[in-house]
Amino acid sequence: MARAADKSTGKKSSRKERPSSRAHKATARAGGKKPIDLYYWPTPNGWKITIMLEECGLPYTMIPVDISKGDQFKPQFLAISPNNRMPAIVDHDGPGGKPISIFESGAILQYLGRKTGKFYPKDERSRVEVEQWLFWQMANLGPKAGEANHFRNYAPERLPYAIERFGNEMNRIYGVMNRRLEDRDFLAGKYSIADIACIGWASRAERHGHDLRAFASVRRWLKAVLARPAVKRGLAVKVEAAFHVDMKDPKVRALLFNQRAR
Ligand SMILES: N[C@@H](CCC(=O)N[C@@H](CS)C(=O)NCC(=O)O)C(=O)O
Repeated sequence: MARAADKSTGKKSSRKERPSSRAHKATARAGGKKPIDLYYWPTPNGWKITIMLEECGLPYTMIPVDISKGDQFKPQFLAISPNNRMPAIVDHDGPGGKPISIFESGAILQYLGRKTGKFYPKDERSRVEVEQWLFWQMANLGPKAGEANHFRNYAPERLPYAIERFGNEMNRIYGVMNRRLEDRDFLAGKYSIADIACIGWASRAERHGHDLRAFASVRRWLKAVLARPAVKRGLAVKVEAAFHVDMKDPKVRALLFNQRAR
């Protein structure tokens, strides 16, 4: 469902189809309206939104935000996402038919869920169930996995205390998730934006060094969500430049790590 806007060349490109036909189809699917702009880099936070857009069948234009080159600090992007983080979206057909921009992946998932009526129930009890687990992901699984990954893979010196602290915290978090999934298929009962928020991180757990062997219910859940065609498509939205980022490059590290107010 995505077409990709290559900002450096201004040309449109895509993974599978010829660009022009793909762009036309995306606009046609949007009923002549402009597809949603997705500001994206292929990471667990970015995948939340490609998965949701694919699940909802919403046409979108993928605009790469090369966070290794500093695109997240460009004024045009900060106007949409003042926290200098992707993902962000612009829905040209927002409330009242006017454009709206949204940053923070949890807020984007809620917006798209409300817009489409999918994966975000309206009934208050069911909605609260979803929101608890969505916010749990936003405050626990995502940030702590990020820190665990940082100290394990990117810190300039090996800091056993930090590695152990965040390693333990990830073990605790997957334990909580496992208990929740012991007697239900998905985090809030039915498949929802709460599950969508967790997929990218959980799919990378072993690669990030977190042992899921003790968490059979998490593994069963992961197998089920990864089998969904829309999840496969969402996780497959690639940006060629991301394959060439060298996290040892001092320029990349200076941009991404130890940021201070600008
Ligand atoms: N809470 C944010 C976190 C987003 C986030 O951390 N994005 C990272 C990539 S995964 C980013 O854009 N980093 C750019 C930077 O660190 O300057 C969300 O869920 O949207």
